[in-house]
Amino acid sequence: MELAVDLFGVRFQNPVLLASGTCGFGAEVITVTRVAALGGFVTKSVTLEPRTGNPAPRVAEFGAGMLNSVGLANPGADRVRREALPWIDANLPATVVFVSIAGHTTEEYSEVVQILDDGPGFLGFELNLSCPNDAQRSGLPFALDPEALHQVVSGVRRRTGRPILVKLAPNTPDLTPVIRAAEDAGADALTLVNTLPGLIVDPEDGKPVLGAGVGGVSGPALRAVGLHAVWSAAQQTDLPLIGVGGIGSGRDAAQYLAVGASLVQIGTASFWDSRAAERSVHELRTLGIARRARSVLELRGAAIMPASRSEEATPGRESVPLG
Ligand code: RRO
Repeated sequence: MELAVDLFGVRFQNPVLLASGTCGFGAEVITVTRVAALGGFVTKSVTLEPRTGNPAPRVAEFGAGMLNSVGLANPGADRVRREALPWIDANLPATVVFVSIAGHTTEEYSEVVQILDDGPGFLGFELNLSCPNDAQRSGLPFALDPEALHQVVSGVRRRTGRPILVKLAPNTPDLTPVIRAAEDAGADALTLVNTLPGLIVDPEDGKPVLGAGVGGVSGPALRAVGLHAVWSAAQQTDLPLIGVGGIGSGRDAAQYLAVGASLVQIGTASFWDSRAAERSVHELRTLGIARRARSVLELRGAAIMPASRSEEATPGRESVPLG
């Protein structure tokens, strides 16, 4: 089965990428993950100034996933331009890379893009408008404020001709205003979703487990939320969608394709199994072959076409094992 996906003028050898924040700038994971076997990766979010991040502990596991508050730790735009991008260019020349950008202000996004735009080794930008752990924005990410999102995306649009992915937050009852704003401001695709705000408390002392207190929930707990967000976005935009949240297998990835994603990203699962993304590629191929698909593109969209779906529905089959 053909796994390649053509998007943004390039060919992704398969639709499985590593998600931002889980693979550094590539160099951090190449000894444990065969990055070149994947569709690509998204770097850790880059800000204008270097950031040391939040106090430890920054991650904690719980029964259904993980909570993190890394606090945007990164080396800053100048160093990424000087060191990380040339490294990617030299060591992963065939890998499709997106650089994630974050900032406290609209201007910061544009300045970071301006610094990085002429750099080597990457295709485009993923604007992280949805970090739940930026204390300076008091828990209100740009992605929950359509006007602020519009300003950031249109500012970046004026400074780059590269593809712009806009990464949205899951904690909104209605994605419509932010999707409209992203489209109107010139986004090329949407990435859904970032982590969901959460809190874990130590019952022994009643204190939050993470050094920063609250954090972002990822892992299996996020999968149904992410699937719902992509499914909902697919009803209202023709922009390509990139699904992320709780993917740890080919079967999880297939669910995101079914709700309309063109590409998927794997994050937290890589912490538990550094080969999770590569394994998911193989599992997706096996699943596609079993479904007699010639291309992974044929796995896309079945869950957003209720009419054709109901024609094929098996009478009496009320629940489908998706595990
Ligand atoms: O660095 C973080 O704490 C972080 C970021 Br930037 C993000 O976008 N999502 C997340 O869960 N953590």
